[in-house]
Amino acid sequence: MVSKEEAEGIWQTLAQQELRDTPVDALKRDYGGLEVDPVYLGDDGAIPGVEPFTRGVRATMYANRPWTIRQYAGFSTAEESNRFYRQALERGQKGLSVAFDLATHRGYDSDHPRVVGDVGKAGVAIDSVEDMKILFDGIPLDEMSVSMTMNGAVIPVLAMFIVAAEEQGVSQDKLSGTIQNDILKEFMVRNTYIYPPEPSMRIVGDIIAHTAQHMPKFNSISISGYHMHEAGATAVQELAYTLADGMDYVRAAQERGLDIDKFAGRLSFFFGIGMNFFVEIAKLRAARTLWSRIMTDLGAKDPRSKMLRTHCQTSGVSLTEQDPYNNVVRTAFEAMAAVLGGTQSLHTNSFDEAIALPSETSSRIARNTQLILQHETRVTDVIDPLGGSYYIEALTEQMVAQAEKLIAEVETQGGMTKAVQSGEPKLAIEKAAAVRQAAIDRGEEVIVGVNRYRLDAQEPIETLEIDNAKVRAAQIARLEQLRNTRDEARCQSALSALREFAAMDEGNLLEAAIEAARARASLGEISLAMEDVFGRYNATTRVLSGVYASEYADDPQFEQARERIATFQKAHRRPPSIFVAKMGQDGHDRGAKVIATAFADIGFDVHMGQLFETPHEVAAHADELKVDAVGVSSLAAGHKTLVPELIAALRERDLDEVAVFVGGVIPSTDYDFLREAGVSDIFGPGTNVLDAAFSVLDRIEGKLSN
Ligand code: 2CP
Repeated sequence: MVSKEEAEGIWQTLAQQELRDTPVDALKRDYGGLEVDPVYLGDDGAIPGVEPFTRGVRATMYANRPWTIRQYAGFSTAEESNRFYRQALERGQKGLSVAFDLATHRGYDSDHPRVVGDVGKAGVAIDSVEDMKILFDGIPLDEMSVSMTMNGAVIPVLAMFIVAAEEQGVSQDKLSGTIQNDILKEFMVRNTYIYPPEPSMRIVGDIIAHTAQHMPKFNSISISGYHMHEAGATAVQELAYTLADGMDYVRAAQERGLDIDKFAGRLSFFFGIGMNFFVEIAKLRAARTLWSRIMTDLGAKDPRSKMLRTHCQTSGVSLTEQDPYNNVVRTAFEAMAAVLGGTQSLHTNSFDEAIALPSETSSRIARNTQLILQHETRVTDVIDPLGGSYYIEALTEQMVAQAEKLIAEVETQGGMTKAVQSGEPKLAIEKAAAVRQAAIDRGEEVIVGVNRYRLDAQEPIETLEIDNAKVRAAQIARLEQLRNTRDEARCQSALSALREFAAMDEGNLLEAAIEAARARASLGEISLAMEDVFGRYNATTRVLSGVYASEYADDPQFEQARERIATFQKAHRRPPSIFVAKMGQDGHDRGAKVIATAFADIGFDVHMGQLFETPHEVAAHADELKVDAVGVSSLAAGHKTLVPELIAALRERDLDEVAVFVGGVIPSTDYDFLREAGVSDIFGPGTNVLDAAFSVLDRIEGKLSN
């Protein structure tokens, strides 16, 4: 271990390299007579910018360059999103982060019958390179770093981005940014996969190979724990599974002959930051420490290959529908934790995200939260200010040790690709989610404004609404124009070449797709060319049992619910039954799983549908299974289109007696609309699961006694 004096010398040298012509002393601060150094070093030999990077990946960190304020956004059409991006950049945002709609994620053009409720919701609809060009109109792609959250349809989206830049006069070697391209976590929690795991891993490898060779400034992947966090993973699970995913990607790239030091410097990460302030800080420090060790073991020599550079996002599930302005405070604390943990880039959530898509006002407050942190709080002046804190260091060490153990378990299963197929990590996360939900419902974990200090009445807040039908019509018109004006023979031959690459298991799929994008093939066509060979993946849905019941042992309210079910059973010679449905391309299934698990433990006969069903398919299941109720879980704003369609489909089958419930992110201003459409009750975020169960029972009994 180096002495404190040696550490000082090493840090000075590194800091000077990063600062170039600026003297290191220029980083010193004077707070009205209080002298503040840019870094404080201890006797432990830990130096910012030096392996294993526990104290940060840069010697100078934010003292030289603050983290990137990178707000994730995308609204309905490319035109709307472009307007929003330009305004955000004028008002202090530093990098772009594109949110695509769910139809795009799942590789469907906007005119596909399965995506009627999804087009333009929860992100921008991109059908072709023409849309992509509008999205970045007036934004110089050689200067602006662009992150794109895309995993399923990653090949057409990246191809279209490259071609849009090319037609803007920017060659691919000048592009900087990040593509999420992290398919393993999709199979585990996020669910926007298209193809089965094996060809999906080939796609990841093709992108890493292409970017390593042609796009030196572009991060080929964003290995993401965020969605595990949101699905209810513990901090150690999020940390361990994310790094284990990373190991599999590195090995996949190595297996195709790539030199680790040629691509590893452009692997990046993404973590969620929740309310357990110090744990979240320690999580980022532990992640860097572990990744550096892992990469050394995998053969990396270049220190840049061993740096865990990460984006962070404040936690969506920590936001509440009740008393929503509290979310501004929550997000500010979470952002502070991300920064004290040493993130490279940050998204702060808007306070209304548990209710609706963010409005212009809430987006501004979210962005300003970061601007205030950067400009007013002085947290950027000192590098890793919590380094050396007894508590933080102890927590960091503990998390390193526990995550190492969990990673070793995954490794004994043959790595994450295999573990994902066994479904075990997913179930472990779902179990953690159910345990946490029970702790909240029982009031053991306090959520201000939800299970304590609740308001008697809440004023509605202004929310954003997307006219989904209008967006879809505009997209369809543009698609028609594309198909009528392109050179059809060139387009079809590019698609055939892509299909052949897929079938032959050789050639780079991204390179073939770039040619197809140039020839104006649509996103759906490029996806379908690969689907013709790879097939579309259908996950089997499994529901846990017993977790909720064990957390609720001896709870009087839980017992009361069980007794009511027993009485129902006596009267009807069967338990009440419910079909839990996910419709459209919305793959967020944490809420649906928690409800299914809890209701089954209470005694309901629970049937869990597959993901991505249409309203007609759900009605057919309800008919076949003869259920009393259908519970729809919706988190991606498709409820106003999909729920009325479901009720109409039930009526067509003379199933008026089936009660329909909706849960998830539903603006209160939509409650009346849904009730008028025939919905029996609506459960927003923060609903106590037992309260929901009583309401469902009341309605079912009411319907049966009519
Ligand atoms: C940074 N630089 C410095 C210093 N700090 N140079 C000198 N001194 C310093 N102190 C340099 C870096 O080396 C880099 O240059 C450049 O400045 C930019 O810094 P960076 O740290 O690389 O920041 P970045 O460009 O913002 O990149 C950050 C990440 C990247 C994390 C590496 O992958 C990223 O932006 N990820 C964002 C992912 C994202 O937005 N995801 C959205 C998720 P060089 O490049 O030349 O080295 S959406 C979530 C939703 C919920 C979803 O997924 O569903």
